[in-house]
Amino acid sequence: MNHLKYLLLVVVVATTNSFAQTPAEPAKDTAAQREARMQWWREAKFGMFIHWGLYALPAGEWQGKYYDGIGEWIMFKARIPLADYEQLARQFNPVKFDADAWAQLAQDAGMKYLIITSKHHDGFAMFGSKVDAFNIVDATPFKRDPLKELAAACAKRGIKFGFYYSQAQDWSAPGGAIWEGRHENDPVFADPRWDKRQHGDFETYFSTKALPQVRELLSNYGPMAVVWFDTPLKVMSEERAGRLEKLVHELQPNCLVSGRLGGKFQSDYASEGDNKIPNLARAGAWETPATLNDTWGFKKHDHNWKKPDDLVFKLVDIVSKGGNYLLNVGPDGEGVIPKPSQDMLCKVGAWLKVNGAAVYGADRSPFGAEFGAAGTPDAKGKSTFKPRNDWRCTTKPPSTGSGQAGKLYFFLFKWPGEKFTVAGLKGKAAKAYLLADPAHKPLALAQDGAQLTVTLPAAAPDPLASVLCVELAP
Ligand code: H79
Repeated sequence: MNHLKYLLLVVVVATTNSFAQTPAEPAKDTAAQREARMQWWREAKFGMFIHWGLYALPAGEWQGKYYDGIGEWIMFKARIPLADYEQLARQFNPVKFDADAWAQLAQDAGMKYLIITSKHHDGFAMFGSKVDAFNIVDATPFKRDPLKELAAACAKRGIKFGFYYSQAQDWSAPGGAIWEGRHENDPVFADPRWDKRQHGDFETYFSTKALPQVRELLSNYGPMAVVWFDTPLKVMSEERAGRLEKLVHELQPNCLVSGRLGGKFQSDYASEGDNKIPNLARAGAWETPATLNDTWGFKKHDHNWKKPDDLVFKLVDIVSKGGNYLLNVGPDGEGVIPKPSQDMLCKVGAWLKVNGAAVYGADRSPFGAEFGAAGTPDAKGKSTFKPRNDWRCTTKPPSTGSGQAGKLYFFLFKWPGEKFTVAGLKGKAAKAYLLADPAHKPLALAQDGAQLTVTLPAAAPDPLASVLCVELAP
């Protein structure tokens, strides 16, 4: 039966893709294998994203002009010729780079995995690559391989390590894809290229640069936890996505593939849009990649930092909806993670030290009304959503065999005064306490059917968010 299914898929791929060379076969791993390799990820909830590349040098500014928006796109936005962009490599010497300091920051922030750009759309490899000389070891005075150093620093701390790889776009390899605009009236649509050296054939780029570099990354850096692909433009056909996914899992069966591969290969988990958080809880494994300010790659003029209370809210909001939060830092051209980023992440980490039991390994909310409700349609008649941000909830199942019942964790962002009331409770509340109270002193409870009221102290014990744990009777 299974063979038949594979056969059918191969036939479909072969007939719909005229340029198919070797028909893509679906990964042969079973649902149980997939679930097993996902386990650490489901518990981790919070990861560090790092966008670091040559774009950290111009830091948003090119030839006296400051470019709005995301800084790692500066080569595209300023239409920088390859020869000029290559000059940046000659200047790239981030002597303050300290892999241990970065990994330690991730740990202090309570982040369980770390994913760094190995090659962004600009095509520059931040690792030593034999495949293409436009890389940090061969083309810069720095000559070190930061991915090697980071892999070791993460391994030392038990932080899972993975890399971002832009598989379709490459603005410096002949034939690499380039963003073509959102619609046909977009000026870049007709010809997105700005340098003769970008002309070429995508299949050649894909098979002589993208695939071999991904092979290098999965062969030379120890166990990889995740490969994070991005911007699957039209050229990332199902057939090509299949070749990439197959390569990853052949080399490292336990490595996760994130959701932006291309075609139908959503693989191990889904990726939300950049900085997008769904309105309601969602089943299945998904992740929101997000920024601390308004850029991924370092920009010297972007000081629009989120506040620690907002970060804690977003982390909890995402986890209570069933997702993971992949939060970005953009180190500068010297190799330093901006001080405001460091400070904010440490505050989130301090909060997690007290309240992490309600986050790591917790499941999404069994309620739902706390997320908000449909608002009035906007001027164009499009439906809207009016969020509510008073509280969120996560759950932990009963720990089997211990006789202990499951737990509900209520994150109180707006202190409700002396009573917290929740409707729709399934089960019987046995005990309630605040995680901020090391003694876990029981709070008074009153339950009337599905409605529970807990008596709280007059003031919130934690200014960021106080967590109320309600243990259910077995
Ligand atoms: O790596 C980060 C981004 O660079 C990448 N995804 C995250 C994780 C990303 N690639 N593409 N996009 C995000 C969306 C593209 C937005 C665009 Fe534009 C709008 C491209 C062209 C118009 C913004 C404005 C970038 C250039 C101009």
